[in-house]
Amino acid sequence: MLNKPAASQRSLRPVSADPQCEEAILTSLDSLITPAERFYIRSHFSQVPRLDGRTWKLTVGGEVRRPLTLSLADLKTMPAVEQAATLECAGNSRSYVKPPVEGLAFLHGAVSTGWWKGVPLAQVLAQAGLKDTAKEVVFQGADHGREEEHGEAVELSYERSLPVGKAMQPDTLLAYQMNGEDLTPEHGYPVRLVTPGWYAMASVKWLTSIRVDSQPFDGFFQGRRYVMINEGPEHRIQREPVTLLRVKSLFTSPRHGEVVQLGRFNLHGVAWSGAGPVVKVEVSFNGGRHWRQARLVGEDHPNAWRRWELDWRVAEPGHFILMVRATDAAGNTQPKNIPWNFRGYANNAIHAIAVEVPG
Ligand SMILES: Nc1nc2c(c(=O)[nH]1)N[C@H]1C(S)=C(S)[C@@H](COP(=O)(O)O)O[C@H]1N2
Ligand SMILES: [Mo]
Repeated sequence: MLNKPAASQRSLRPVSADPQCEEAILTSLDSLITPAERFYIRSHFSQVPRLDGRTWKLTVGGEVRRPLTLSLADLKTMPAVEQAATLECAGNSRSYVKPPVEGLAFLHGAVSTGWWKGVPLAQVLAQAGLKDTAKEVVFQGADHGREEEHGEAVELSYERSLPVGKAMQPDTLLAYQMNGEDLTPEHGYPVRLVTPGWYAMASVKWLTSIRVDSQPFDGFFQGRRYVMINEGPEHRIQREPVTLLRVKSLFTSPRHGEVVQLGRFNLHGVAWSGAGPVVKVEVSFNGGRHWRQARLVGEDHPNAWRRWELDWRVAEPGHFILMVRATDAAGNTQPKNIPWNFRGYANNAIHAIAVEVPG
């Protein structure tokens, strides 16, 4: 008989084989930093670029006074920053959007937190010298392939932009390490952008070029993807770019469907927001009629999720629906359902799980 690993040892759930996309199992997200083997993967094209760190070059051009070509060794001689930052895919929790939407069917596991080391992008842009005309910074990855645009196949590479203001924030990094090691090929070796506080489509992997532009950028992954296509008043379509992470929380224990014994149970999970620190996490045991405040625990890092816990005195048998919701310092809280948008982006609806307590 084949010696298959037990279900509990499998650390990622396959979502798509080609391109390679795998999501985290919620019970394995129970720490500030997510180990690489449990960190979700979202790539758009078939081939994961296999770049050689010894020959890799990053070019910086466009609206700059001194165009640059940097090697990995050049970057590593510059002053580095280390920080925890949570990445969440804009398509996370898409499977729960109603009515159903197009796109990879992620459950809740397209989110993870890394410990990133790299050079602030602002330092590199300062070295290149931004011209007064600089507005947008466009990042290109080494990966490319086909996408369908207006019904026709087009050949594209992965490109995204940031407004100069976001690009110049000191925590926007050209990262070359995750969790104390070189980036793995799947996560963008040798260098990726880490754009804290934004959905992770903005954290471009396998970076090869940075181009400063005087115009807003309108590439495929900027203008056709990662825009909220909403139905506005009087059926007018409204488009707005996906940017800041919406406030969100998840249970990491118990898992949905778990059988919990009478006695005490330590409920726990994670909560984050791109609009400010999480200030409150609450749990409901009765479908949202009453809420009990959980404790925020563990380390508090400005760009990472916060862990939370709550002791549950399990006093009676039954079938329970547990819900968790977070509130951030800007006063945002999680809705019961999000307004539908065409690709089901940014679903931060309250996480609900079913738990059985046998008699
Ligand atoms: N070059 C490149 N960068 C990319 C992508 C990609 O397909 N190609 N996917 C983006 C998306 S949509 C997400 S959610 C994150 C995923 O990062 P991870 O695979 O390290 O978790 O990378 C982003 N950066
Ligand atoms: Mo994503």
